[in-house]
Amino acid sequence: MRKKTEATRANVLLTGFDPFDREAVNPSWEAVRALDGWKVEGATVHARQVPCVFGEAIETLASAMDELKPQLVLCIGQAGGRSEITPERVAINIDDGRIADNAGHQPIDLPVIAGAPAAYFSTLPIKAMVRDLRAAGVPASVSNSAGTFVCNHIFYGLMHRIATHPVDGLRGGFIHIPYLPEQAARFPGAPSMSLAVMVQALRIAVATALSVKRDVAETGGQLH
Ligand code: PCA
Repeated sequence: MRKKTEATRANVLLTGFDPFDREAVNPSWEAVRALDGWKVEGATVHARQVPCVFGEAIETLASAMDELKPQLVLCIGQAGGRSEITPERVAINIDDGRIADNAGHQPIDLPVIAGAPAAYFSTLPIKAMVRDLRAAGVPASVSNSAGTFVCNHIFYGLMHRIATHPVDGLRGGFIHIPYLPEQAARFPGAPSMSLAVMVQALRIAVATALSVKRDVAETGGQLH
């Protein structure tokens, strides 16, 4: 019995989004798919692409979780304009699209899940992840807002599912990553990060999430 539980849960699910907002690529999918099949800390990493569409993103994530029964779920998304790898602290129960999603939907001030809590915290060791990323020479900071678009939406859907279908030891969270250089070249002055550094960053984030059970107490706050 014990063996079965361990075997079925020795999976890590990484998700990345398809391109949105007139981009040709999404760095989250490019980075995640480079890690498909990677074995780390006795677990196997599975990469899945999710549509940048309200509703469908959470449904795709839920099917992948049903199939893989992962012990760790890490959803990744593009945050154009950010210069660092940013583990997110909190998912909020609101959809408020500044732009339409890839299906043309632009919800305004609707709950991700009606009647569910206002917010959920990531259950990943976000401070330890930032510490380990910086130690490896990768710019990183905790982010205290995942926005109100499809990334916050899938993050909220993930944390709601974990809260309402508890599985021993299952943890999940979200990381925003910068533009790739070829994307930033269209927006002079915008920061970017190479794919190689982003893939390395995700390796570190996964390894830390698997090995650090209790987060470290280090400042990751912001004044505003
Ligand atoms: N970034 C968007 C949605 C998909 C993605 O990669 C966001 O930050 O909400």
